[in-house]
Amino acid sequence: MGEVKVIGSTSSLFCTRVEWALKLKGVEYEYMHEDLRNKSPLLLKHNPVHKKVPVILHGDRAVAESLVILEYIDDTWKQNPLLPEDPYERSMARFWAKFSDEKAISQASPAVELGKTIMGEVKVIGSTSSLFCTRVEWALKLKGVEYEYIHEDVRNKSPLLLKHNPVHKKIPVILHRDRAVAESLVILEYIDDTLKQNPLLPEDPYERSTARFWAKFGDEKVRISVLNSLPWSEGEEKEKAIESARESLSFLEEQIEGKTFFGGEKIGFLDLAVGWIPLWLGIMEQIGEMKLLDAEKFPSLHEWSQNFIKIPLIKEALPPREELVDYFTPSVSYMRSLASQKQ
Ligand SMILES: N[C@@H](CCC(=O)N[C@@H](CS)C(=O)NCC(=O)O)C(=O)O
Repeated sequence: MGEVKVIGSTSSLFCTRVEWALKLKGVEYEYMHEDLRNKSPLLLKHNPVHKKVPVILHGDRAVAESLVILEYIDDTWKQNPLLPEDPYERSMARFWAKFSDEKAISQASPAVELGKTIMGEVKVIGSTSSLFCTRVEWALKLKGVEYEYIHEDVRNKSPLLLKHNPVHKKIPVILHRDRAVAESLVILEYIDDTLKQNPLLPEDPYERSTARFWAKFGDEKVRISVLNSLPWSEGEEKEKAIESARESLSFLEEQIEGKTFFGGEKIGFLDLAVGWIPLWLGIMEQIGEMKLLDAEKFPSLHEWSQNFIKIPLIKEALPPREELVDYFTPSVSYMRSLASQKQ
């Protein structure tokens, strides 16, 4: 009957249940990632009524509404039945599935409500070129939270930023229910505590502390050691800085060895914290004329880096490479001119 395509978003629980059904039936499908902030003509064409994901395309037909899709899948592929045979039991399964969507989800905790917030309830004060802001966007997307982005020019800070982050005067800041939270790693934890679905931190206290430890290490050691190698174009200072950056990367290599993500099978807190490596580190390598994340020296970190950046939800929040090059180039030239004056 033709191939199966799923128009969906990995952060949507409604899409995930469709994926589960297809996998249980052993049906292969192509996943077409939808950016819900900027809906595609394909989605609007195939679900003009609700304009929502998931939609499955089977041959030349489209089916929308996840529970309807599950029944379609069950009717079409008979192996591993999802609904029982007995009509009463079938009706009970349908009754409770509907109940769970209409009552349990929508009337659940404020945490779930956060995931469904309309634009405007969660605001991010940020700048697309900031790696600290991007990690916050990733966390919100993973949780399925819609948010309004308030672009900040850090070279000319707004009264809004200064009001909500008077201590550091830095981005990102998130505004949620008239309250402000600053410092990106603190924001990730706030998001994780507020919205329980798709947890970022593991449950186990020791594993949580380990993720926090390495996230802090990533910001304070890895990132700083990379920045320290930028002011020098060559010479002993540069060699020393590169060596120190490689040493800190080797700790991360040990953390990712044998795993798909730092969080295990799923993206977790530490993946978001060091998620700047695939793009930002590459740009610093380019502008700084150096190679740090060598595939031979750091095979696991290198592989993670390549895979992480290809995940649609991660990719869609990344700034264009050129924007970052333009942003960092003048700062590096400036650092270099200061360093050469000192020499
Ligand atoms: N530790 C902070 C660092 C944030 C940060 O450095 N933000 C930069 C943008 S990438 C900023 O706001 N810079 C403005 C400034 O330093 O005045 C966090 O994790 O949020």
